Amino acid sequence: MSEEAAIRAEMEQTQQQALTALQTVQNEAELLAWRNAHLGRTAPVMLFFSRLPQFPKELRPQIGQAANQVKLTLEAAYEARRQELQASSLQQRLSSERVDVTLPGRRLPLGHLHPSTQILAEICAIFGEMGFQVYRSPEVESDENNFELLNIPAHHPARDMWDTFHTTRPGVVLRTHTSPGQIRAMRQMAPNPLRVILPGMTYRYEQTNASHESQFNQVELLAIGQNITFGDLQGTLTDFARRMFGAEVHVRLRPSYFPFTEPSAEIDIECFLCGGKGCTVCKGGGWLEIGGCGMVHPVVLRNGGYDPARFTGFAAGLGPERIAMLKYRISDIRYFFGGDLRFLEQF
Ligand code: FA5
Repeated sequence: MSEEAAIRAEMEQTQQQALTALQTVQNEAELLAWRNAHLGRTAPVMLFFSRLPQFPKELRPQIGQAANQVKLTLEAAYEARRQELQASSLQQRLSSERVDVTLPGRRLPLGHLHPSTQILAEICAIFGEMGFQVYRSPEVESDENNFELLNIPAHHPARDMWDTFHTTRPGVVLRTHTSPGQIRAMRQMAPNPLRVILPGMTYRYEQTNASHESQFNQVELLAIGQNITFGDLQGTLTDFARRMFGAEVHVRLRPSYFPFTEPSAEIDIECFLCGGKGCTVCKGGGWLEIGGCGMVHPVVLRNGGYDPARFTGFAAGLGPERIAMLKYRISDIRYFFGGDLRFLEQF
């Protein structure tokens, strides 16, 4: 046998052995081992290339080509087997896995309303049932509406009660309470009777602490008509407190001072946690403050377009965050606008 025939026979045998071994490969690990053994750097087919210099010069091209052909054949066989294995493992997975159409769907994360928005909606719903309409008024207000027309002229000492954020425009402030909305509502409705609530954000330039924020909501209450009395105010607030906190709760109006109401009072509710006996929430006093109120001052009635000789009215300003704090036992008002999801997601 010539030298060339002998080497070709050897190649043929190498190829045959590799292909036979490939038929026994059953998984990815075996396939990898086969590739290392038959196509790796020290595989028999690769050794033909390193032996080339040993052959006579004129034979080298043919032997080189033949070795290359064996290598290509093995590579193609390897690729074919790899695809076969992949297809069969996919087949196995498909036949072993079943879609359980009875499984419950995955829950999509849903946003929800901010606790302040929720309590505002609750307060509005209660007063809505009593016949109060929602009236919106702006958060950026004139000094005139926020103070002057509410009987608080410039340099009046009562201005100290509301630390104010002033804007760069003279005479324009961020409203310190919802009471300026009283003037807007009255001027729109006078001389007709009115019963409105004004919910919304208010701003005060003050040091924050557990019960004071520099931005917080208020809900203003305003009723104007003929023969409206302090008793109507007390009845309305008592009814509200019972609907909000429970049928047993008592309301106390404690004398106070606001320039835009006369007489004026702070609204306290009996602590619904201890029934008025005194606990940590009411700090032992048995009562919790939720807002201010009073009979609309004749000067304010006149500024709103009503004749104080014919009309009377009551007004109140409630603090929804404070109400939510009592209702849900929230210890610090700063949680509301702190943006901490661990707090917000509880509501
Ligand atoms: C007023 O703002 C009056 N405009 C209320 C009023 C309206 C009186 C109509 C008479 C007639 P006062 O400053 O007390 O009053 O605020 C009312 C309520 O807002 C407080 O009882 C409290 O619940 C809430 N509040 C006041 N300041 C803050 C604050 N810094 N942070 C959170 N809530 C506050």
